[in-house]
Amino acid sequence: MTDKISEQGAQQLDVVVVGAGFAGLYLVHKLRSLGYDVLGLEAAADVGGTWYWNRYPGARCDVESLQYSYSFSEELQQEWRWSERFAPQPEILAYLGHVADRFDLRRSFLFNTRVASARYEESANLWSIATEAGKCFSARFCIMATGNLSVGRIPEFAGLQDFAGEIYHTGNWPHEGVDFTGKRVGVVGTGSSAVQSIPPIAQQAEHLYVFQRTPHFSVPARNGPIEDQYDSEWKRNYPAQRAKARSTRSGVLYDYGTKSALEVDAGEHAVELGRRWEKGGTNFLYAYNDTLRSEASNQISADFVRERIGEIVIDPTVADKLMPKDYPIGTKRICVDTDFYATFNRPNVTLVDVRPSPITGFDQTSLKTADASYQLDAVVFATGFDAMTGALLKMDIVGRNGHSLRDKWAEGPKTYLGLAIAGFPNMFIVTGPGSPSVLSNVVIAIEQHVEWIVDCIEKMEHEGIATIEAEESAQQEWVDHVNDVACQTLYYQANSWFLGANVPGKPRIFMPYVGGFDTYVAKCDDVVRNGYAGFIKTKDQAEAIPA
Ligand code: N01
Repeated sequence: MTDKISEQGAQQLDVVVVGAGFAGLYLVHKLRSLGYDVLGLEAAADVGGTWYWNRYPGARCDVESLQYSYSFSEELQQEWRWSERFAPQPEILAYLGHVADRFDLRRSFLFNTRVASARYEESANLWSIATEAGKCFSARFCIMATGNLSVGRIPEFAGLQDFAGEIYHTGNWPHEGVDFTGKRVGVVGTGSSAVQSIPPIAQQAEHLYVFQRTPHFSVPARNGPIEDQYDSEWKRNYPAQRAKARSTRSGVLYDYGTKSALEVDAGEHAVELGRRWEKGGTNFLYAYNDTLRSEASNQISADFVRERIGEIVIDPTVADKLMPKDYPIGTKRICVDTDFYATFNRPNVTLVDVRPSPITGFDQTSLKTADASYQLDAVVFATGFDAMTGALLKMDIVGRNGHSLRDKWAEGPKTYLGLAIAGFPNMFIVTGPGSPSVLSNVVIAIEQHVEWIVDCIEKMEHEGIATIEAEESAQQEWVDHVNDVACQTLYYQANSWFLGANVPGKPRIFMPYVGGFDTYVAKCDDVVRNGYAGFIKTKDQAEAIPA
């Protein structure tokens, strides 16, 4: 790392990368091996990103580990042995630790370092990055690898500060773990984090109350050990399998159905959906090619899951409450579970439907709803994240002409390809809003972004380009396209975090790109082939750029 210091006393670098998760690690590795002076800044004490913070019981990935892993190094993918089909959080964190060791990445990061601001200094064509502790860095390029689900949120409940019990958020779990033995525990929420954590918490707690506002659809993981034969089959064909995955619409090798559910009869639905339910995982959602576009088709898969809930959950009233009825399956992120529904058959678990009787707040001992009070020793907020924009807007990011990102995105995020923002030269974001990101295999999406960004920086170096910046018009066209493709689906029918609906006051914009990972990659490649179409490039930063 450099010891160059700017006139203002800031350490000078070629590139500052914010974040040490999957994206930050790969960026630092790639840029450093090309000879760039790169520094990573990370708020946590070590690498891992989302897998550093989300240590709640039951946390694991829901894309198969053999696919939810880096493909950029054949040696790495050959040497790492995943133990389970869906690896648990400690194993994914160990994997990222291994990557950091293997490529000696930690020496290029500053940990326990939270970025407060990033400001584009127009006259010098440099980004000035300041940390909360007051350290300053300056760099030609600033890359935000800050993740889409990294700013957890606890709703503002009256009296929470008076609650004397333990308070946790799944996204910021204590490193030493939590022992719920003998405790009355409340879990608020029933999204992916809740669905994974509820079964193990129920096994420990004296009593578990689950406060559900909206039931989520969940399919069984059918998790288990990875047999040697399966592992070696994958590893024998790894490069070909990865290439195949990259050419799919989600970046995952699912078994993509090619027909509409409406083209086949009920008998076939039962066989096909049953087969997928038994196989486990989100492959269930890909049985038909129009599940997320046709209400009638969607209802067939949704009914199938509702029927399974009815079979698993013994008490019909509880089963009925657990059945999602007011939005199409898949339009809120589908959950993948191990024994989630069966957990409600335990005598120490109570489902509290807070839709008719919302949570009104807390007092010293209890969580209170409009019509009851629940004495708790601990409460777990599985209440999600300020998704996709939260981490970026938490920082004070200021671009050209002193315009802040907060102002620019006041009505919702606008990006070009989810990679760049008009008015923010030489700044890139990884898997930002407007890219497939959370709707795809995010590790593969990250690799594609990192490679695109690094390739762009390399070309700028070779061609003597001083700045690159998204054109306002190209950005608007992309934003409109992202919105148009989302409008052709059923996604708008659910109050999901994809739309920002979980954060009061957040603009309702469908943030991820649903047009397909394969289509998206082709678009990114086209942009490059056409000389970075939609970007303004300047050889000299003094060249006029529209304000
Ligand atoms: O958060 P969520 P999450 N009163 O936003 C409820 C990824 N992930 O952390 O639906 C009562 O999905 C809220 O209710 P409602 C994955 O992409 C992946 O679970 O808004 N309840 C909901 O039930 C996932 O989608 C894995 O009505 C309130 C819950 O809290 C994303 O992260 C594992 C409330 C929030 O669910 C986020 O998942 C974990 C209130 N005031 C996470 N406010 C894998 O498997 C909110 N809720 C890889």
